[in-house]
Formats: sequence, structure tokens, C-alpha cells
Amino acid sequence: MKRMLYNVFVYGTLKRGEPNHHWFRPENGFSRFIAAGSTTQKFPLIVGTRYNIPFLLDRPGIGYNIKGEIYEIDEAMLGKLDELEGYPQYYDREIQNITVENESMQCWLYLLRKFPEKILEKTLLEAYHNTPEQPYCESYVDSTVDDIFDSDDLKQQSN
Ligand code: PCA
Repeated sequence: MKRMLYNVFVYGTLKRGEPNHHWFRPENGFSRFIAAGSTTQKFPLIVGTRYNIPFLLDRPGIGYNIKGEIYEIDEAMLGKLDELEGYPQYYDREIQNITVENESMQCWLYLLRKFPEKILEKTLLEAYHNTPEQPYCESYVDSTVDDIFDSDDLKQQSN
């Protein structure tokens, strides 16, 4: 049977040197770094919730051409990443054009479709890096995904 391979563009905690990069380990499936690139369209990228999670928001045209990394992965690895990102209940994913030098590649990326407008007022980033000032909080593994997405600045205002 032919092995299916997918290109995924990562812009957040899955990048090299960031807190979830270890998910690309061989036990989780096949992965191979292809290239650094950036989204051909502009997107808002923010860090939000009390866990300091990076979110790319489904609002093309706002923000920057987001910088990240392309990996080629197999179906097993895609399944693992879907698990990490809470796909499809929380993050969705879609295929976007990624610019690599002067070429374009089609890649999957994870993005958030539903969010309160006010999170667009947060600082829009061109590239994500985990920092001591705003550390990514892995303790969310102790809380449910519902808790994260129900919390703080991702909560819809009821008024
Ligand atoms: N992980 C995915 C989406 C956001 C995140 O933290 C990524 O790095 O692309």
C-alpha cells in the first residue's frame, strides 16, 4: 500500500526549539524537515489564554505573513498532531499556500475559526517564540481542552 505523505506548516509550539517540537519524534510516525517558509496570505497570530498558547486566527488579510517551518509527515504523525491540537473540535486545519524562497508549496496548517473579536486587539506577531515573559504552560495537560478554550480571552463575551 502506498504511504500517504502530507506537508504541514508549523508556526507555533511545534517549531524547532519550541515546547512541542518533541512531538515529531519517530515513535509518533515519520517526519522530515523540508524548509522554512511563510504564509503567502497575511494572518493574525496572537498568544492567548492563561496558558500562553499561540493561535493563528482565521482572518486572512490581517497581520503578517507568518513565519514557520514545513515538515513532510505521514498519516500516523498527522494523527498525533491532530490529537495535540484538539482537531477538529478546537483547532481546525486547512491547506494554505506557503512561500519558500520564490516558490509556493501547499501545506496544512492549524487555525482557530471561532474567537471573540476582541482578541484581534492583542499584539499581532510575525513569528512565535516561547519566552520567559510569556511562557508556554504545559500544565494544561492537567486540564481539559474544554477548559483551555473556555478560559479567559478566548471566552465569548456574554454581553
Ligand atoms: N502548534 C501548532 C499550531 C499552534 C501550536 O502551538 C504549530 O506549531 O503550528
